[in-house]
Amino acid sequence: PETIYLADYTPFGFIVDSVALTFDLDPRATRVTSRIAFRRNPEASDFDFFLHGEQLKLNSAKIDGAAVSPKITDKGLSCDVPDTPFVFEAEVEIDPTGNTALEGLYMSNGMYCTQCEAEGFRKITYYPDRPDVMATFKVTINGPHPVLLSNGNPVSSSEHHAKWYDPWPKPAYLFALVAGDLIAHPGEFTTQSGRKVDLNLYVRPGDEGKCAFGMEALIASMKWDEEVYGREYDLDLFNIVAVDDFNMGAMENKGLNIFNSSAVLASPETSTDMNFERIEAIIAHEYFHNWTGNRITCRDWFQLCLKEGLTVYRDSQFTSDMRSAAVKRISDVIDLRGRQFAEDQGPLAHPVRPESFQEINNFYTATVYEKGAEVIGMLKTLVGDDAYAKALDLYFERHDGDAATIEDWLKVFEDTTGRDLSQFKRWYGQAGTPRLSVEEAWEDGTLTLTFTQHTPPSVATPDPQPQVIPIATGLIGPNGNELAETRILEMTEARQSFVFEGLGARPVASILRGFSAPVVLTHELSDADRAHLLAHDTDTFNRWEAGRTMARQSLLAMITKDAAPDSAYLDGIHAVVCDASLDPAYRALMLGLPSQSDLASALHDQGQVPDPAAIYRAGEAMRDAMAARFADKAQSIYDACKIDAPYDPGAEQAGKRSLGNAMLSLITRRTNGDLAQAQYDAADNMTQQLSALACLIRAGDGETALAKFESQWRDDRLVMDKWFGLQVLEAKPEEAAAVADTLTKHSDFNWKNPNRFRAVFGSLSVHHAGFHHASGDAYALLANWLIKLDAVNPQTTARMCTAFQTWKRYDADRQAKAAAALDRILATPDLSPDTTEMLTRIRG
Ligand code: DPP
Ligand code: ZN
Repeated sequence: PETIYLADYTPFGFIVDSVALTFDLDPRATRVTSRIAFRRNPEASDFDFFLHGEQLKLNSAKIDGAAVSPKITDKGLSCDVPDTPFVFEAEVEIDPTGNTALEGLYMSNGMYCTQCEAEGFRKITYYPDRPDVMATFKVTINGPHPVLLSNGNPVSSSEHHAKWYDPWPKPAYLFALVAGDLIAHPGEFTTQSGRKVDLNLYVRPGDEGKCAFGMEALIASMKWDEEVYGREYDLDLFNIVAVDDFNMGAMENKGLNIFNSSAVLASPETSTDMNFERIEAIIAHEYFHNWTGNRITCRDWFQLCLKEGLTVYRDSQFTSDMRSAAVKRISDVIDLRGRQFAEDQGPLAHPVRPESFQEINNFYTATVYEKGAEVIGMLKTLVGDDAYAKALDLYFERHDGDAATIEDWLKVFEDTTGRDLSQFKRWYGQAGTPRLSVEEAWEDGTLTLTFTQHTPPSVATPDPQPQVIPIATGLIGPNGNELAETRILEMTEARQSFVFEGLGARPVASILRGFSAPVVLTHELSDADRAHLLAHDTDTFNRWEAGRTMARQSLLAMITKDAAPDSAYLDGIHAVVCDASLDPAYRALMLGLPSQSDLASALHDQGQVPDPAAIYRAGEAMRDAMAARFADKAQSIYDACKIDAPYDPGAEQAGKRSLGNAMLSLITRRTNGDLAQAQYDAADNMTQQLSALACLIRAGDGETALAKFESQWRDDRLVMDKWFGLQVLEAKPEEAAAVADTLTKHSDFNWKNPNRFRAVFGSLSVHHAGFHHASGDAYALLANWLIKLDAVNPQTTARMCTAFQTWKRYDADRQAKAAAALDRILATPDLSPDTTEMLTRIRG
């Protein structure tokens, strides 16, 4: 495969003035007729006419009405064209049914739908399929379906026929088409300037009852973006369509968002509280793309973080406003450490803005998205809220209609604040997670904090330079009082000191408040000082973090020194969790432990070889110790979490359920499955049902409940995904691969459906002790299935290869087994470029 470099960017030789497309739908032979007006781009120097096109059958091509015979390769079409403006026309034929890769135009349960980001449009017709080519699209759809949708506003429609026009110039990756027998759940929104917008959520018959929440979330997002960013919607219509077969979560096509049904359909009976929260966030995310992504798009795919980092940042602000900011921040950091830090520590490490790639689909990563959002959070911390708001206004004003770059983005901040952001820009260009350590010196009322930063070198960044790190720092006095306002220490050097003067007694420093930078912090504190932060820190993140650090240190000591669980930690979280004045959701988070994979990373960082079995055992022992420590209060907290009101997915009820279910888990561990069974039998919502089921499986009592669950939910694909996933997640390590293998033989294991495949194998790959079990069975099983899936769906296969990204951390025996699995996949004839690139990088 060919490697593409950021440094090689050149503009396309032509400007597209307009695009008209006609689709004559047919499941096996859809005809796509295009009429595209081109003229030379005054900013270009190369006028070779090349249009991307893959898996297309060209019936005819014309330039200004005269037939031409272009040169065709498997990548596209080239042809001689006039110097003056011209119209290129083509008729191609495509096979939506044969399109199992789910890129371009494909079928899902009899409905037609599209996915064009990043490079799917070239499977629909010949086109300059690159984000810096923006044009208005007119689309005509002919097909025997009640619903025929495309981007923009409807122009006309009659039976079996619809015309659409999108007045906003857009890149081809935002094109969308949907046709099928769908039902609309309607809604309405009036923008702040009085534009009435019709809203629809289109679903398959039978799913009508799962639309109300998504519609509310959409309306809330539209309102929020007006209030917080001053961004108004710009068409008469906004449609969302739910699709069962989809590689990603959702897609922000202009005016016609297409969603994985798991990311939009919700009902109390079938969706957990976490599902509701995720759906609300994804609806917001895709809607927010209308400005950050669509109105202002990316010049090239290296700039992906321009739209994704910013839009993730915006959706996290939205969730913080809709729910609890403290809980959202902690959840985001847990996710960042679990996915992005792991990526950064292994062979897939890459900068937020990569400099080269083979297959762009492989760069829709936690680094681009989540670290990309963290970088924006740091920028906001450094310049302040007011300057951030001004810079964003300038960004929208200056770049509306543009395909922009990270340089453009940083420039609006420089122009707003007068700051020089050249060092800050390293956050976009360097891979790796900085390690930050701090030493304290105390003398005569003066506390000096000396920080050292160091980023481990990686293949992507062999020689990392010091970055700008905003370190939010507070001081907690001996009585637990806050001594000063939180200060943002701006670290720019490799080693740098900051002084706090005029203090009375020695305070405890609360460092990296709110997780003000995506770094790994080492702050040596006495056990008493750490416990002091857990008891008193006014920063909700750092208070939680104190507990998390104590848990990590205790678990590491249990793993490496056979130590007993730290009683100071257990006492500390006991006090917080029993404090009824705190938010139940926050108390529930306090009960979480660092993931097994996080512990493996920590051990690897210390130069040790992590033993997955030992890590697993330590986690179990710690949970037992927690169950014992909470024996006095677990039942009363559980009872206090009972809700006497109709189900509501909002933060308040969800927090109570989350704390109650954490207690249920501890109670079940110490006693038996009776309480879980009672909750299972009484449950009227999926959160309560699924949590009880998980407890029953862990207690060894899951069989009856699993069978009951299956017969209750057999016809609901999204719920059955949970049934598949949970059995793998809750399996004993030595059984995880066998459980997954058995599930693949189930008649409902439709492996070509990405959600179902991920339910089994996504769960297996996050089951740390199961996936990395010494037998190597999970490696081999996943390899078998990746080989099979690659032939039908390269994008999902390549994504799932990340399960192997940490393989070099483990012992020689495991490494040999993982390498054998990787080599077996790599040796598969006709392996896709997507999977080849991922595995080559992972194999190293
Ligand atoms: N649909 C994906 C997202 O919204 C890619 N743009 O992040
Ligand atoms: Zn996005």
